[in-house]
Amino acid sequence: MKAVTTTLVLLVILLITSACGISDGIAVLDAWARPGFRGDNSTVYLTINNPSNQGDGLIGATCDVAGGTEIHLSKMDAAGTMTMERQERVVIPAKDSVELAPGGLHIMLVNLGKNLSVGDTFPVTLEFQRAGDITIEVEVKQPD
Ligand SMILES: [Cu+2]
Repeated sequence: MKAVTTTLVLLVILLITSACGISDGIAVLDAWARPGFRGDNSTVYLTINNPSNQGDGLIGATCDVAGGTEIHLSKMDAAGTMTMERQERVVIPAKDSVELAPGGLHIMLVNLGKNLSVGDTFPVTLEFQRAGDITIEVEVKQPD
């Protein structure tokens, strides 16, 4: 009888939490950065997963290993040259994921305050319109 009661209580808790969407948060996966020297720039790549049924937007990033942290989109211009365009907002659609990857979206670390070597890790805080601030640990890796 006790087991039945416990199961019922757990079921109710499960129903309440899933209805509130507590488990529906933004998840940031596979964050890595290119190695770089103090005074140079580096880039951070990652995947943002949005399992909720409401869209969100990435509107900024901060970290203390660089003088500036900007969201960029790499693009080929008409002359065939790669250029980077600063992004005010990256849309993260509901029930979808967005990849920041080489050749496309990335977080630019401008004017590194220290060397970033393979194996180093450092925190980056991402600012989302709905989810608020999410701080992740980024690992420095050699690109494939
Ligand atoms: Cu850039």
